[in-house]
Amino acid sequence: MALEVKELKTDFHNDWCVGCGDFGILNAIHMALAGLGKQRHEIAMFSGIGCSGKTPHWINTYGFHTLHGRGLPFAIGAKLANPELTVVCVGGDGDGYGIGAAHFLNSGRRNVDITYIVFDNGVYGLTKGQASPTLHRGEKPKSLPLPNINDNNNPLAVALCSGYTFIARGYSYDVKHLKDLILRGINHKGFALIDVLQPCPTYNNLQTKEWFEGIVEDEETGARVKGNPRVYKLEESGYDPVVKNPANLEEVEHKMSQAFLKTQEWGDRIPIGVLYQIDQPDYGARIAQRMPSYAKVSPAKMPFYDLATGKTTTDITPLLKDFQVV
Ligand SMILES: Cc1ncc(C[n+]2csc(CCOP(=O)(O)OP(=O)(O)O)c2C)c(N)n1
Ligand code: SF4
Ligand SMILES: [Mg+2]
Repeated sequence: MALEVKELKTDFHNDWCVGCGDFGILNAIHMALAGLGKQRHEIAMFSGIGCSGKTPHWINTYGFHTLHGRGLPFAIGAKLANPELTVVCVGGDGDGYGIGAAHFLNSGRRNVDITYIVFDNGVYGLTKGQASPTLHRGEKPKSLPLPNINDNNNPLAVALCSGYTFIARGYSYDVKHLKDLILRGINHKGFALIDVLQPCPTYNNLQTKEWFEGIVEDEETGARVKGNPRVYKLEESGYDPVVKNPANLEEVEHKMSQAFLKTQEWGDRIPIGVLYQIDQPDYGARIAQRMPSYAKVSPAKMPFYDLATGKTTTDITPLLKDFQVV
């Protein structure tokens, strides 16, 4: 039986600020996991450090709150040990694109079958609003004494150039759209990156809900009215991100080029949705091809002692044979 959203919630105290975009992402994850049709023990959440890093505490599955920037290596290790697990890693823009940048970059080369959701708010929320790698040069959110001296990086463009096979952007206040993106990412056989625009109302007064959605105050009445939203959905503009034939290099080049152009859009128009998707052998399949014993039984499923005698049954001879170079 599929899980219900309420079964995926926990009772632990939530200390995110009122109005934080993180709540929308948490709701979307709850809804997506319920939509998977799996049980709790079949799902594992991993995170780094930050406001975003607390997320696994409020999801009633296996959960691992790891080290700053290190959610990905933990998540990848778990997936390789137990390929049947649904593995989702979450973290902040500082966590993933700053201190964890080497893991972010190199994960594209491996195409491990996990989903990585980045809470992108332009600041280090937990440590009081320092500029994160996605804050643009010259911007001065209220938490900074002076405008940001650094340029921003562009995680979606980095992902595209690093071999990522599913690249998407969501918006935390469009929960249903984000839920669908997360489900698509989890069902993609390979590494799925979902960068989520996530307003931090406490420290970032620039990239706010009002800014993303074009909400303005009517000069006469003072009422909040919708102007021109910046965020728009790619799928509604007829954009097709999916490479139909990965062997067709012309098609791959075309789909990558159009995705790259989308990664450059920012300011008045900000695309959300899937930018790029391609089928490529995932890392589990590559290992199984090289190590036939891994294909038969994954490390998590290996019996390592006899219940009756308590004696070890571990025999690593087949594994060593796989490694033998002849
Ligand atoms: C090794 C290490 N360096 C620095 C810190 C301090 N620190 C904790 S969270 C954080 C930044 C978090 O920012 P981000 O990843 O954007 O997450 P957010 O809080 O915005 O969700 C920093 C620098 C730490 N915990 N560990
Ligand atoms: S500091 Fe920002 S990101 Fe952190 S909980 Fe508060 S509003 Fe959310
Ligand atoms: Mg952040």
